[in-house]
Amino acid sequence: MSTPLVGIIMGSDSDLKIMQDAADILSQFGIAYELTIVSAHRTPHRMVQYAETAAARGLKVIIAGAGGAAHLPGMVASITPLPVIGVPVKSSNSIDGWDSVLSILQMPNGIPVATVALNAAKNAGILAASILGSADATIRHKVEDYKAQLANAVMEKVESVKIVGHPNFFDEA
Ligand code: RP5
Repeated sequence: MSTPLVGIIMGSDSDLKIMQDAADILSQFGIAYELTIVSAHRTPHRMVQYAETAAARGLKVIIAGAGGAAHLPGMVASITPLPVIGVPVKSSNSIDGWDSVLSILQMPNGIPVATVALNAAKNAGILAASILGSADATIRHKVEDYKAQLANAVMEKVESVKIVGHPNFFDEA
């Protein structure tokens, strides 16, 4: 197994069912990652150690997911020079998800976290691949292929609506 380029961390094992989507898309892109539990509130020293050593261990991007009072992504971003992508998780202690979203999104000037949508760990994985792809042509081409597949899927839907028919269908042909 090659050296992990992406670190996927989360506040609890209860986040894993969401965060697994980031792992899956990175596997699809053939990008090596590591995954573990790091809790900002329950294991603060572990969080500091993880963030302090991440770059030296070869990681290029960190994906951090947490729910409720979701301080993990922001605190990790305050320590590491690596880009941090935050995944707000709608967890058992989350009121409606807004608490997680705002805790990760509303960072102070100077310490950015690239925040994806609620539970959008897959997008976090794609964004991590895009960041890596900016300096790696092989990964960049995989992201390009992925986007081309998305576009093809939309065009298939256009065709199926066209075949089913709609009185106001825009037919560009
Ligand atoms: C957060 O509290 C975790 O990231 C998780 O989303 C939430 C609930 O944790 P558990 O009580 O399930 O361990 O820190």
